[in-house]
Amino acid sequence: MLDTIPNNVNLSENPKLQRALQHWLPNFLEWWKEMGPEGFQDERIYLRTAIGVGQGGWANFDYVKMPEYRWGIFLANPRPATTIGFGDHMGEKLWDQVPGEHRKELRRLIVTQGDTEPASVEQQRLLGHSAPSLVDLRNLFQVNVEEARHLWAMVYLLHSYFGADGRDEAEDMLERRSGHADRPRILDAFNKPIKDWLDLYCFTMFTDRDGKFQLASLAEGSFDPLARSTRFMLMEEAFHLSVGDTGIARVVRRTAELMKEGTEPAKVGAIPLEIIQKYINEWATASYDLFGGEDSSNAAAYFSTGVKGRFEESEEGKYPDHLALDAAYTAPVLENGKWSKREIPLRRAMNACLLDSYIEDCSKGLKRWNGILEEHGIGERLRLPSTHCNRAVGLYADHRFDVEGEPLDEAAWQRAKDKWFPTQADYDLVKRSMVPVLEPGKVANWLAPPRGVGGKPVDFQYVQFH
Ligand code: BYC
Ligand code: FE
Ligand code: FE
Repeated sequence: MLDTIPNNVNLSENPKLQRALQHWLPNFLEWWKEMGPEGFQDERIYLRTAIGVGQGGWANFDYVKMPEYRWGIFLANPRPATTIGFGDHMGEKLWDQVPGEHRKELRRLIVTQGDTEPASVEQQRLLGHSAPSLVDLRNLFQVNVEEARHLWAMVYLLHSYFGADGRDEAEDMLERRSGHADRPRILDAFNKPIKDWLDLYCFTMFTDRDGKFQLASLAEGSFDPLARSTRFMLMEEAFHLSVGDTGIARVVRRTAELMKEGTEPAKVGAIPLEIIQKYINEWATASYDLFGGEDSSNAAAYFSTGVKGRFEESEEGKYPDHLALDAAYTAPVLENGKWSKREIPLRRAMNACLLDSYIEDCSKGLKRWNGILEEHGIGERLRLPSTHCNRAVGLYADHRFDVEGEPLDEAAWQRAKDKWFPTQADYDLVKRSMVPVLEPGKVANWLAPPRGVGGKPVDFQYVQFH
């Protein structure tokens, strides 16, 4: 089984890694069968498989049954720089082994990263039954197999660089379960249910986008095998983000079309703009928490050590100062009911810096969706909720804020929150739209058609049912 694993890490000449994988692989496959997409394990899906790191030729499209997917292990090509680009070890050679004194931090980062990947597969496992088109069904499975490959990428690192504890951590990744009362996934957003396809589009837009920024910050780091693994993962991540971004755009387009012709979207099984906004609020704010606290000693330690940089830290001219020792980050904080400014030493504010980069990226999506509303002559606009609102982590977690970021008391929040966040009635309404449409070229009534993928037309038979 091991000799069919696509890789560029010399697996065939690495008996230690082979032994570790020989043990882990059957457990992984068990997990996939139990927790992977329900009901579609025997179908042949037109999927992309990563096969190398070459420019333009890194992936291959073909029909494959998901349990037979060839999950691979890849490191992106070496970076131009051979030295660490920021923090206390700036200018020293990149690490190709784990220094003993940084082992704990690195292990924790890799485990946290790895844990999110199978978690997302678990969260999405029932969605195949209500796919709005065959392209969407195929895209869901593409995302699922690639998230599973991202788990492989982290397990490879644990097996290769962390000895016995690494092997234990790799097993634990298959033991935790999204939303489980006793052994949940590590980060909160990965324990939330993804109940319907609007959830999925919001998740891939906002939560996968946290993935993009976390992976990109690790891709700047001093531990070269981790940096090169995450760099390769980012190539797959781009597709996941496009599923979310274009998915929401399609929902907005359909809703806008109906509004333009004077039809109430809910009357014909489509989704009112207010509900789209509520879903955006829900998943955006849950994803803000994934950045951790704005003022974080962990973040400072990661930056000092050189394991996690800022977004595009190595981009020429983007950050004049890679030491971040004397600078500060100013954050507004609410103290005794009044706004004041807190100066956070920059290294401690790296989570806030990364969140800022993320917000900038999300805003581009909002702009595109609002362009669709404008195109249809609709006056309403979709908005990104404030980073203060609905937080469970960080500087704003102890107080209530509205979606614009203004403080309000508990009673006012309780009165207003159903205006901003989905209610059971909203979920029920969306659920009524979730009828499967599996005929090639057809699409459900609540969103605009998708585009073809993998060089195939939109009415291609992306899934062959047995
Ligand atoms: N939920 O110092 P703080 C992806 C804990 S997504 C629960 O403020 P730190 C994907 C924290 O552990 C990308 N607990 O934060 C997307 C700490 O605990 P201790 C995933 C949380 O540590 C879609 C305490 O609170 N990758 O790939 O600087 C589909 C104080 O934390 C949360 C990564 O996240 C939370 N949200 O930052 C598939 C990269 N936030 O020390 C895949 C690796 C914080 O008090 N992880 N806590 O026991 C990291 O870089 C950091 O761990 C975090 C947190 C950014 C997550
Ligand atoms: Fe991933
Ligand atoms: Fe992803």
